[in-house]
Amino acid sequence: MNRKLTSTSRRAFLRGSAAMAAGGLAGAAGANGADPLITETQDWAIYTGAGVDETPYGLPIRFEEDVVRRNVEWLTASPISSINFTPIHALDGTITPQGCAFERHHSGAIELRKEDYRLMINGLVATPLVFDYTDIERFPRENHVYFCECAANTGMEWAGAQLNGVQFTHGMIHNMEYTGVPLRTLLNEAGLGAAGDLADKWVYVEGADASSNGRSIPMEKALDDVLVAFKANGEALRMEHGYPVRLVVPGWEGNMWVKWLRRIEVTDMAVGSREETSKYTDVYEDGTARKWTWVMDAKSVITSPSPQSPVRHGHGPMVISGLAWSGHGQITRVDVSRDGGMSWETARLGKQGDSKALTRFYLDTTWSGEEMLLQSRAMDETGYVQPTKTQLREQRGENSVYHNNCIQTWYVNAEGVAENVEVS
Ligand SMILES: Nc1nc2c(c(=O)[nH]1)N[C@H]1C(S)=C(S)[C@@H](COP(=O)(O)O)O[C@H]1N2
Ligand SMILES: [Mo]
Repeated sequence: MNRKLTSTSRRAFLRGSAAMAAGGLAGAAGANGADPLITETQDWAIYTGAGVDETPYGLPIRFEEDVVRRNVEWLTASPISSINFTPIHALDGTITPQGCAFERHHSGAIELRKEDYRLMINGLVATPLVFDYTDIERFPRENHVYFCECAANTGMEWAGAQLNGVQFTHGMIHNMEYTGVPLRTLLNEAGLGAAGDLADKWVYVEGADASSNGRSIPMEKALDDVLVAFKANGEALRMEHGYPVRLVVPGWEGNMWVKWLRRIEVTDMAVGSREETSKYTDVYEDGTARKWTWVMDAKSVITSPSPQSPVRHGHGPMVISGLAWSGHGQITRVDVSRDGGMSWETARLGKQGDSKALTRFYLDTTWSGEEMLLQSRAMDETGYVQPTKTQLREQRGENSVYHNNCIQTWYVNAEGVAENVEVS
């Protein structure tokens, strides 16, 4: 720090620490006013630091080494067909750094060089085409921030409160700024005239990995906002997120965001692949299936305080923070309850939400050690309100795995320790 505290700001600073001590907030300085971090010269002010040649590509400082993706051991039989979770309890703002953004693979993450990359468009098109990586970079491109949520996110919580951490209950989500070419541009290049009436047409998209993860997408969506993306948060996609090219299907379930995108076929019907029939489908109480549950409905969760992010300070000012999102568009409002949904206060949005992207919310409040049942409730631009767990179970029964967007509850005790619970 090369800035001197002026006498007024020094007085303000001291007043601040005295006030904190009175409020029970003071740390080491509070007891005797002799905090060695203030009164003594520290090593980092005497010796020089790391040179600019030491870290050509930077990683987070080692003190942040617990802010990492984690998996749940018992959830899947093998890490090859598995999932890990974004540490959303430790992040703020809305953008997910690629290095800790959750991964979901059906047959592992593959290493595919740009030189070996090919994308084929075939089926009901005038001219079937094959693009290489450099071809894709020559079309006009766009930048958009979108969330990608696996439909299985929160799926383990249907039967009851289960996993004690927001990373595990809600961490199958990431939110990045994508750079890519609209899928519509590439489809028009191949010529959709030959397809006839587009209203009942589909595209079948698949990846280059062994699973191929094929999915059918209705033409209306394909021509709307789907991107063929090659950058995320400004840099190349990471291997685990589909390097060098993935599909971005805004607001729709993560399974449709095909990674290592290799083929797009224009068809006159949905293929009915494994991923859209036996998987990513929910069954009602009477045994009938919900068909085509593509859109991720509005959802929110408090990330702090939460089980992995307990209250670490004393009584007085407290910030409650979380994330909200909707596959139908913008988040317009988020309410927070501290008494398990009996009363609600409207939270402040970090910034007006982007459409189909994460929105950060804050409730700037005070806490005097009372027990809390924390909940958040999101509303989107369609007027939809995030349901309670009871409401969702009434609609959907007890057989569901996917699309659990219900209100989450954290119990916070007098010490600030938080726990995953259910209220009815
Ligand atoms: N080619 C391919 N694409 C895929 C998958 C896959 O296994 N192979 N998994 C899908 C699933 S189920 C999800 S939720 C998202 C996850 O994207 P991520 O790994 O970038 O988080 O990718 C989807 N795209
Ligand atoms: Mo998924």
